[in-house]
Amino acid sequence: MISPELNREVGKAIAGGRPVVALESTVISHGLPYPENLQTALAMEEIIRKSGAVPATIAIVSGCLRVGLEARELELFASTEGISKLSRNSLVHCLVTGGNGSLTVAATMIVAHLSGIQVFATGGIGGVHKGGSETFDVSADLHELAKTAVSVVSAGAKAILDIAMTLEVLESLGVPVLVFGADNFPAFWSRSSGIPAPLRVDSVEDIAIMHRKRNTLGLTGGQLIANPIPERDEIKREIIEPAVESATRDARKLGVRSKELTPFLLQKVLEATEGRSLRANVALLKNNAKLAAEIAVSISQLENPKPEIPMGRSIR
Ligand code: PSU
Ligand code: MN
Repeated sequence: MISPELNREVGKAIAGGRPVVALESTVISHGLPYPENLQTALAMEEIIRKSGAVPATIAIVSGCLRVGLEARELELFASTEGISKLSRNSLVHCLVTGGNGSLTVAATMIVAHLSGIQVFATGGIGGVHKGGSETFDVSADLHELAKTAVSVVSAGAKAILDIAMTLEVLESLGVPVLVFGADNFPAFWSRSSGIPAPLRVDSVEDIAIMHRKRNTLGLTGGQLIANPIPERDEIKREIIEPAVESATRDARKLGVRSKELTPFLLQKVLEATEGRSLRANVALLKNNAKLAAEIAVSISQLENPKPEIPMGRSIR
């Protein structure tokens, strides 16, 4: 049995039933450039603490499964090239052979659940790539959402993916897709993908209640909460789409595929939008950290209701 190593702060919070939010390490090692990746990772942790929860960034450090990285470990993941990107299929290989590995959404969900963490904040989830009906490039993230009871907050899915097909697969797998406060499913850098929200929720408490109710009904799997990027930070679809199309063409020409494809497309879009997509990416990650912390706080309040003070008696 592989047991995760929880840092002191995370271990104490979980033991005390206090809210914890899991954070992904692949977004640090593969999703954003240095030093913005480190600054954003630290900023997300800060936001989660300010909102009353404890952050836990999850990764494999020298063959150990670590829940709650220290600042110098975040620095290592942010500044080192060539860290392996691990999903459900490759997690255990890295634990056995050693070395450092960053965890995708799927792998982070597995370890969060194993550690007793119910809420996870990320940027964008993996999905069905364009042409996925032929290449079968469907992220393991979607299947994990169907299996593992963690509520995942994302800004939807990137326009580098086939968003309509991604939503079809999530529906087939029985994953609730809850769009927070909007009528359309968000497309990461843009507030709307143009596709209607499968389900809409307007309150944090409702998300927390739904999370718990699914567990009590014995429904396996988690929920995907799609949180649109704040208006002031969004990049309109008309601007992003040409960049995505050109990145997709480049990937086909160069034969980039499999797990290299997502990081490749992200980097190309970043170059094409001259850093604007980076600013948007950072903003939505912080926005998701805040919502995830609020959900975690709400779940923990439902689990540990404040004892009612009996009427007519004073407490000393
Ligand atoms: N989407 C992003 N940024 C990311 C990723 C996805 O906008 O960094 C990362 C996440 O770790 C996600 C993974 O879980 O890529 C999906 O990769 P794949 O498509 O190979 O499953
Ligand atoms: Mn893939």
